[in-house]
Amino acid sequence: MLLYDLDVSGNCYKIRLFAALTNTKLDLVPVDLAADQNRDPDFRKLNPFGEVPVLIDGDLTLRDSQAILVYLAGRLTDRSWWPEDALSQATITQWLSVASSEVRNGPNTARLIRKFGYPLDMGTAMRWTDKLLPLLNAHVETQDWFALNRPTIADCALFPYLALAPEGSIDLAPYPALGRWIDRVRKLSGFISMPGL
Ligand SMILES: N[C@@H](CCC(=O)N[C@@H](CS)C(=O)NCC(=O)O)C(=O)O
Repeated sequence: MLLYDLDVSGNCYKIRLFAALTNTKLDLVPVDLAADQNRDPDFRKLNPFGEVPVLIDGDLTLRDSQAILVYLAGRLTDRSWWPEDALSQATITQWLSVASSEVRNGPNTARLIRKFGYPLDMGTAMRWTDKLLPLLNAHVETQDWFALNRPTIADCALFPYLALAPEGSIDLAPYPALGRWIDRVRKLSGFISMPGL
């Protein structure tokens, strides 16, 4: 399988992390966003949204980090990361949605502004962040993992931009349970890091 990838992208790192944790073999194809390679017509055929990550598996072309996590985890013999029953899937999907919405609008956007100079609104990003982080902290105060009391793709989807939050000038010190969850993810067998972590 091929992953169209960018090393500093937290969305791409979600996939690289999951692959490392589950011994899933991926060949990386770097896409240079700074050089506008994502605007290339050939890349737009793979993903009309012009975004990484994109996964290629034979005839399949799949965009969106959450969708790719679901696909990769669903192919494994070990279904602990994405079980087959509807209730487990729904429980995990609640957190995949948080990753693609609240985390995207909050800590991810703050990092885009502070680290990469995107012309986005820091006040709005911080309002999302200030609402989100207390909720996440409270959730992992009473359980080690976001869903099903074990590591799942929910943790892989949430981890990158929460762990990278300091790159967006977000202080995680007021959220000690979240900090302990970040440490737990870092200790998972096979864990890999990324630039900025
Ligand atoms: N919903 C998508 C978002 C992907 C996304 O935003 N990718 C960024 C890199 S992290 C990108 O390719 N941006 C292209 C651009 O800024 O032009 C996902 O979860 O994969």
